[in-house]
Amino acid sequence: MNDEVIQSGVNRRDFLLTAGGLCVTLGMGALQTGCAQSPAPSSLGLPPLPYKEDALEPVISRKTMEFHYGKHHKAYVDKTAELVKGTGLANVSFLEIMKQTAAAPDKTVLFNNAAQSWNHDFFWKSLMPGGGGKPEGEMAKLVEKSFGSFDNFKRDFANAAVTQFGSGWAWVVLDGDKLAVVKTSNAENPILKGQKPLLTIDVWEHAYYLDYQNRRADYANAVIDKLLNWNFAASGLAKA
Ligand code: MN3
Repeated sequence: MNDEVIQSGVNRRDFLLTAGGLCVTLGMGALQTGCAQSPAPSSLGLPPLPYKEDALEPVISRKTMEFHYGKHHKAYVDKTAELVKGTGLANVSFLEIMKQTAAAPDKTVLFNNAAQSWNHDFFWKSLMPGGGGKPEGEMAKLVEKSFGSFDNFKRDFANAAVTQFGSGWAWVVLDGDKLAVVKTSNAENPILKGQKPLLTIDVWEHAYYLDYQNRRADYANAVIDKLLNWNFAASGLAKA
C-alpha cells in the first residue's frame, strides 16, 4: 500500500462520493470541475512516518516498524476516529482530544487511543537514522545545566526507560527553565502535568520485543546512542 492510500484511506483514482454529488477524479493533477470539494480531511489520520520503515535498522528492525507503525499506531488512530464520530471532537487534533478527555472518567478509552496516537507520532519524530550523539548549542547548555553532564543525562534517561514498570513512555521534557527526565504509564503524557515533551522513547513491549525480547535496557541504550533526534528536540525548545 502506498503512502497516499495509508494517509487518506482513499485512492485518488477511486470515484469519490462527496456531499455535493458524484465527483470523479482522473488521477494526479486532473482538474475537478463541477463537483464539490472533497470533505475537509479530518485531522485524525495516520501521520506519515518521517523515514522509511527500514531506516532505523539495525537498532529498530523493519519488522518491528511494520507492526509498530502499521498495526499498533494505525489501530490507535483508527479507534480514535471511530470513537469521535458524532461527538464535538470529530474535527479537533489528537492533542486537543487528549486534553479534553484526560479528566473524564467516562472517556478513558478515547483518551487512551487519542493520547497513544499523539505519543506515537511524537516518538517517530524523536528518532532519526544516524541520530544519537551529543546535542549542540542551546540544547547542549541546557543538558549541562539540568543534569550536570551529558553522561548523567544518558544514565537518567535510560534508567527511566528501564524502570518504568509495565507499559509506558520515558520522556525528556522542558519543566520551567530546565530539562527533566520523566516516565509515564500506558498512554499518559507529561503535557497534562504542564511539562513540554521534547523527546520520548516508547517502552511498551511491542516497541522492542521482536528485536530485543526482554532486554529493554539494550533497546533503550541503543535508541539513545544511535537514534535520538536532537534537531527535533531543539525545534521543540525553540517553540517553548
Ligand atoms: Mn508503541
